Amino acid sequence: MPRDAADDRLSAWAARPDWWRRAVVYQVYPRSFQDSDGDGVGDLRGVLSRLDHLADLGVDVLWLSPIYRSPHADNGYDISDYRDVDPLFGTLADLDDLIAAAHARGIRIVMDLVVNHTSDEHPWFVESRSSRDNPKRDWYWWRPPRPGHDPGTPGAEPTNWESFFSGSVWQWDETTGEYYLHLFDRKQPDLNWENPEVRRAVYEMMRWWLDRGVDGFRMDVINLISKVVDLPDAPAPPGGGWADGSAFYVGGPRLHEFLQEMHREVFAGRSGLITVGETPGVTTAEALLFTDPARAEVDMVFQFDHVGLDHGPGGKFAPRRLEPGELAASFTRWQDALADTGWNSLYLANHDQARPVSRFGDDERYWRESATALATILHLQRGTPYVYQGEEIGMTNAPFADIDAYRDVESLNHYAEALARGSSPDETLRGMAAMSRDNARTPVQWDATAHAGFTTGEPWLAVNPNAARISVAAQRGVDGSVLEHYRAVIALRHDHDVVADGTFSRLDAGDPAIFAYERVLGTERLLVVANLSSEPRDATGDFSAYAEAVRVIANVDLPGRVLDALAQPLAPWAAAAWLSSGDANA
Ligand code: TEU
Repeated sequence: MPRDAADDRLSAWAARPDWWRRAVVYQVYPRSFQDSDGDGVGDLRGVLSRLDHLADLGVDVLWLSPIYRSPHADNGYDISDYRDVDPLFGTLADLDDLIAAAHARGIRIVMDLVVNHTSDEHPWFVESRSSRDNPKRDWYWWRPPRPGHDPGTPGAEPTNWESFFSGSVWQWDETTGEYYLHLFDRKQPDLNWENPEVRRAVYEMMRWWLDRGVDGFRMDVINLISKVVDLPDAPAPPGGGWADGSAFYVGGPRLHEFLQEMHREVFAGRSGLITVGETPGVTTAEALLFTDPARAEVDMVFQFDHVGLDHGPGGKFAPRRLEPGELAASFTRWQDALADTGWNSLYLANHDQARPVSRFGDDERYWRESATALATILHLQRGTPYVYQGEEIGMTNAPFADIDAYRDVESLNHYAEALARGSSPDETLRGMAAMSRDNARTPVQWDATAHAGFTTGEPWLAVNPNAARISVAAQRGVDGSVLEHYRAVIALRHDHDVVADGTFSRLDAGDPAIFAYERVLGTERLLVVANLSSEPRDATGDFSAYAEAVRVIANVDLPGRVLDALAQPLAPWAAAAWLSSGDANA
């Protein structure tokens, strides 16, 4: 009996080293996903209890944000023991159960690798800070006070760089009379990757996790690990204050060397894995180098072009609304740049970014339409799509009323610094309401019961009151719901190789608010058209090549034939795709 063509197709994909081109990744931020023991914080057994939700959605990989031992200064991105699970989230045995249960469903597990820095409570740092001649002193970046300044006083910091989390990147340490470097919070000292002992210890830990059954890593700010070792001052900003030191630590001189060494030491000889580097500030040229399979560095990277578009001149917390077409232009730039040997991670949401339907869509007048339009144009591009927990049901930004509602260190530090600079609480809170990372960290809205079914206790961060309207339970099995649309668009990647393997070409549809592109693989052609605005818009252009194409997805009521559908103005946030295929599995 000849094997079914679909089976052959799937087994061919399973054997491919780049299987992740056909995969969809789901990110779980454990503390906000599902609580199983009533302490108000999500945990691993809670994730285990919701695996069928992920399987039903059709995702292939589960990326777990950090679950390691941590003092939680940055919600776990400050690790104090890389080889143990924090009791807040459970135990190593719980993690082993989760890995087994995920694998039983054909879902791979990716761990969050945070090795640009550790917690200041990690034994490595405790030793390093104990004395200047401790064997681990050089595992971190220590520098004496700037000459001519009293140690520990303003101006004595070794460089003028600003931290991602406000203030200086240097923390004075009285015990040994030196400063240590922390690009993020002062409780997150940067590891010194120049030291081969550090690199060896990281690679050994990574192998330990792979041997335990995990299937890869999301590598936190991995493009910051190589610094310009002289650690020079950056040009002083005209208005004074801290300077942007990123030229001396983003994409540093030995970064590719370190990544290739990591690949040799950790991944060589293993198969079926996936690696994604989080690379803030990465350029398209750099991303091409990171993701070129011939260089054996990482499979893909998270770039920050589109999630920086709305940062106003005053920075992230002074955002602006995007002009029609800006988001599509950014995506097109990256699709074109990585078209041949590169590979894109496709995302709009994660635990650091405000909710996309609120930020890039229209969560008031066109909540469902804009959430599903954004999903359509994202998932059908060339690259590996990432779904962040709650994105699949269109969770929105939260109505934070005052500073007491916030938990995120980045937001709290920003608030303190802004008020110290003379900004008003109201003005500062307005920017935070739009852009705080806490918007993405409110508990997942499973149903309309107390605390949205997330916990039987008091949630660590308030549940969005709109859980009464927006929840998994309210959308599961409901035609046209955001959840069912995500399930359908994910299935398109699995069912049609043109989505995973096809080329990408932007199409001119006249109006910049219309994002139109086509994907081509042999005889398979996919046309995607979306009105990414809250007004009706005309799509112009020659779509006759798709006259006989079959519509495979739409988020609003549209004529089935593309020429009929585009003969009339596209409704606000209307999005659809048509497939013209010579492939039997159409
Ligand atoms: O984020 C790095 C990073 O670039 C973010 O800090 C981003 O710039 C900022 O949040 C946007 O406002 C990674 C993790 O994803 C983040 O959660 C951690 O706080 C950070 O690294 C430090 O580990």
